[in-house]
Amino acid sequence: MTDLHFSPEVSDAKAKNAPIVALESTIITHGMPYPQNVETARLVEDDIRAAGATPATIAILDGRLHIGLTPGQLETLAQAQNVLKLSRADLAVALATGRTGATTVAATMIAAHAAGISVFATGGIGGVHKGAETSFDISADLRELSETPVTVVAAGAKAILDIPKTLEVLETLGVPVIACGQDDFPAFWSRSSGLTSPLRLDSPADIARSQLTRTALGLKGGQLIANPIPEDAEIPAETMRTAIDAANAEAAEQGITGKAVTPFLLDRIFHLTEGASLTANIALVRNNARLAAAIAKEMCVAAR
Ligand code: PSU
Ligand code: MN
Repeated sequence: MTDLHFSPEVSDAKAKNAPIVALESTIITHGMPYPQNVETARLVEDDIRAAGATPATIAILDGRLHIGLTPGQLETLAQAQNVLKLSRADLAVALATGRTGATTVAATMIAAHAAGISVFATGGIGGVHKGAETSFDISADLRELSETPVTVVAAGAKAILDIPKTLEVLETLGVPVIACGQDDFPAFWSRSSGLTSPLRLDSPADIARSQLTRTALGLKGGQLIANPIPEDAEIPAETMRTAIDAANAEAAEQGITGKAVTPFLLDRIFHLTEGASLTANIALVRNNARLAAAIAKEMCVAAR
C-alpha cells in the first residue's frame, strides 16, 4: 500500500475535519511557463486560505505521493525539467519506481479521494480533442469523473477541444455537468461556449448536497462544476479562435500525439496570444479556487 504524505498544514486540517481543496500539479509543470506557474500556484493556495479552507496541492516527488506541498517543494517542482505527466494509467508506475511527476485532473481526483478530500479546483479539464473521430484522443479525465467521487471546479473546457463532443461523452458516462451562475456551459477563456449546460446550480450549498446525494444513492463518480471566467478577464471567442486554429494545425503538422497534445497546444497558444491567454488563465483558476473553497466549507456543514 502506498503511503500518503500529508503536508503539516493539510494534516492539521484533516485532524480538525476542516475544509480542504485539492489542487493539481500538471497545470504547474505542463500548463504554464516558469515563473508564472509557481506564482499562480502560490496565489491560488492563498485564495483558498483567505476563503477559509486549506489547499492541498498534489504531486509525486521521488516516488512519494504528496497531499499538500511545502513552499520549497512547490518551487522545486515548478523549476524541475522533464517532470512526468501522470494520469490514471501512470500513477502506479511512477510510485513503484521512485519517479517525480505532476498529476493531471484524473490522477489528482484519485489521490484526493484516497486522502479523503472531495473538492478539487483547476483551470480546465481534458476532454475530447478536435478530430477525435480519427485520433481517438479523449482525455482520461472524463472517465475519472464517472468513477471517483470528487467535485471538480473548472472554467468549462478549452476551445482547443471539441466542446459538443466533450459534453456528449460526459452525458454517456453519467457525469453531472453543472454550470454555476449562468445557463451556458463556459469555454475557459470565454464565459459562453454557445451551448446550454445540462445542469445549473448557483449555490455552493446545493453543489455540496448534490455530491453527497449522489454518493448516498450509491452512484459512483463526481461532478463537473463549470464556473465561468470573471467578466473583466474574459477574452472574446473570436480573438482566441485564430490562435487555437493555428495551434491545432501545427500539432497536426508536427504529428504531436498522446499526452503531449494538451501541453503543446497550451504552449503554442500562450505564444500566439503573446501571453494574454495566460493572464486570463490565472484569473479563472483563482476564481475556481474561491468557489471550490466555498463548496468544501458546505461539504463540512452537510456532513455534520
Ligand atoms: N487543460 C488546461 N490546462 C491544463 C490541462 C488541461 O487548460 O493544464 C492539463 C490538466 O492537468 C488535465 C490534462 O487533466 O492537461 C489533460 O491532459 P490529457 O488531455 O492528455 O488527458
Ligand atoms: Mn489525450
